[in-house]
Amino acid sequence: MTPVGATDPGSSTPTGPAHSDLVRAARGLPVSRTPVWFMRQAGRSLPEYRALRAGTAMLEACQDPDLVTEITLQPVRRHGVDAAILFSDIVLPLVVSGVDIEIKPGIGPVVAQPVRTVADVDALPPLEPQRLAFLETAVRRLVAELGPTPLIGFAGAPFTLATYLIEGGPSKEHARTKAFMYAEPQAWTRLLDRLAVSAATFLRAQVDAGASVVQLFDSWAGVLSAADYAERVLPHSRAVFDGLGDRDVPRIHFGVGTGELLALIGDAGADVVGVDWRVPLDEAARRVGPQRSLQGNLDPAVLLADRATVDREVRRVVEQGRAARGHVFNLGHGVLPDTDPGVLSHVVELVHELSGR
Ligand code: 1CP
Repeated sequence: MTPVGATDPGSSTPTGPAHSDLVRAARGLPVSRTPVWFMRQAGRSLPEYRALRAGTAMLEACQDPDLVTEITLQPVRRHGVDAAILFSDIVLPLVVSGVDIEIKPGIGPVVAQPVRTVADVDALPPLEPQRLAFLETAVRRLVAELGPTPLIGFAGAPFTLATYLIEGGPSKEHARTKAFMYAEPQAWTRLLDRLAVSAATFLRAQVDAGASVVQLFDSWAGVLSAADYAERVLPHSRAVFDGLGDRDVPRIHFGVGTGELLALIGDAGADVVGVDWRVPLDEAARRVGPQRSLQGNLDPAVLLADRATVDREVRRVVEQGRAARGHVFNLGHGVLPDTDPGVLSHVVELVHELSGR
């Protein structure tokens, strides 16, 4: 079987995922061209995804190795992106542990019994690694199919997962979460400790089965002040990365609205700091310093604009990304469902053309 990511077999350069442009950019090594992938590249923007998912609930699909494999490969085949990201969800480790969560279409994760007390925290079941056999099967198959194209494994960071558990679902202000953090500092620490252990277990399973890179999503950390983030959240995110031990995979760490937190997010243990569209990459490079690479940061809404605007913004991001130690081109957040998939393929081509040597 020819791997979907196969490159010129006559080439003398090493071609395994460990030598990919994504891994090299993440480590600040020279690349053949800027690697590009998109958060939420698998999903509702693709008709082939909608067809495969029809009739299967999101969290069921995430536990079916055949569906996970096929959905993960779809955007790699279609767009020629430089990485696959495992089709899963940040709440999956909780679901596998036995927490009653559903992903409601058009809403997101909804928790049947939100965490509101110390007793609720203590009642959370741990994640047993042996329950992740489906995940290991999917990752092994994917790695075989992908050939030289790296697979990104991921998990939700303790803070972002805590927001769903405490709020009971998606939220804008995260007021209950903050109230719990301030009012119940010991229960907060215990909750985030537990979530860190489960995120690390989830990541280790993916890396041990062959994922070449990991991304820790702390999507909602941007609602916190730098002081609260540093004191009450960062140590737990660091614990997730520490839980990877000496596994030699680059670590990407991303959140939305984290302009004021970028240096701290790097300090949590990232090789690559993900940046949303609010801070230009040259400024972000100044904030994170020369020890880390950057990922980002085209505004996903730009992809809904005319082609000239898309091209101008892609050029700007590629240009400003040159200020970073290494640059992984991505959006500032996930692909919007209305995005024309043809535009995504065009962006991949343009980034490669602009950055190729
Ligand atoms: O039925 C559907 O198609 C549901 C939509 C959907 C999809 C495709 C959800 C519900 N999750 C996913 C997959 C998913 N989730 C991936 C797939 C890999 C890829 O990127 O292609 C990833 C990486 C995630 C991670 C995830 N889930 C995050 C972090 C990334 C981010 O967007 O910030 C978060 C916050 C979630 C929670 C979640 N799951 C789904 C939704 C709609 C949400 C967000 C809800 C909210 O606004 O709080």
